[in-house]
Amino acid sequence: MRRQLAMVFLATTALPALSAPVLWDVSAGGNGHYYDFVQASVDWDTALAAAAAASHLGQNGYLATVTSAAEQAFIFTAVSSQLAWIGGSDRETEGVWKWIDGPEAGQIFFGPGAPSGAYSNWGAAEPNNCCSGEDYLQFAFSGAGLWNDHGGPGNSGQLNSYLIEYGAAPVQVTLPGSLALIAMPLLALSYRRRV
Ligand SMILES: [Ca+2]
Ligand SMILES: [Ca+2]
Repeated sequence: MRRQLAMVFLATTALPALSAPVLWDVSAGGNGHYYDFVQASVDWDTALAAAAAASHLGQNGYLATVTSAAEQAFIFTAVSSQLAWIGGSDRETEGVWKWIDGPEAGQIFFGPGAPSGAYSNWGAAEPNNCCSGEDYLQFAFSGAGLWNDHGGPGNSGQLNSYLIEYGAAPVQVTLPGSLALIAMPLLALSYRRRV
C-alpha cells in the first residue's frame, strides 16, 4: 500500500503545476472569465490543445485572448507576469495576426484587415518575424508585459508556459459540413456531461 501511495505521489508531482484559476469579477469591471497560468515547457500547439482540453466550473478553456488594455493589465497584475503562450498566431497569412481559439477565434487583431481600435500590446520592433519566421504569440516577453512573436517555423523548438482563459461563450469548432452534422450532437453531449 505504501508503495502504491508513493507511486501516486510521484505521478502527481510529475504533472504540470496548476494554480487556482483567478476570476476577473464583473463587479470589478471584468468580464466574468477565469484565468490560469500553467507552468510548463511546451510548444504553442501543445499549449493550444491543453487549454482546449481544460475546463473550470463548466466553462471551456482556451489559450487566453487578450482584447483590451484592461484585460492585459488584469492578467499581468493578478494572474501572472511570466512569459507565456497566448492564443494569437499569424501562421495562416504572414503579418495577419488572428485569435485562433475562444470566443474571438478567427478575429484579426493586428495587421491588414484588423478593425480600427483592435487591441495589441507588442514590444518595441515586434512582431519582427525573426529568424526565418515567428508565428506565435508570447505574453510578457518584457518586464512590462509586452508581446512578442515567437516559435516556428524558423525559430522553432521554443517552449513556454501558457495562459488559459475560461470564458462563458462556447468554443468554436470549424469542421466540414457533413462532419459537423455528426459532431455537434456529440459536442453537446460532452458539454452537458462537463457541466
Ligand atoms: Ca510571423
Ligand atoms: Ca519576435
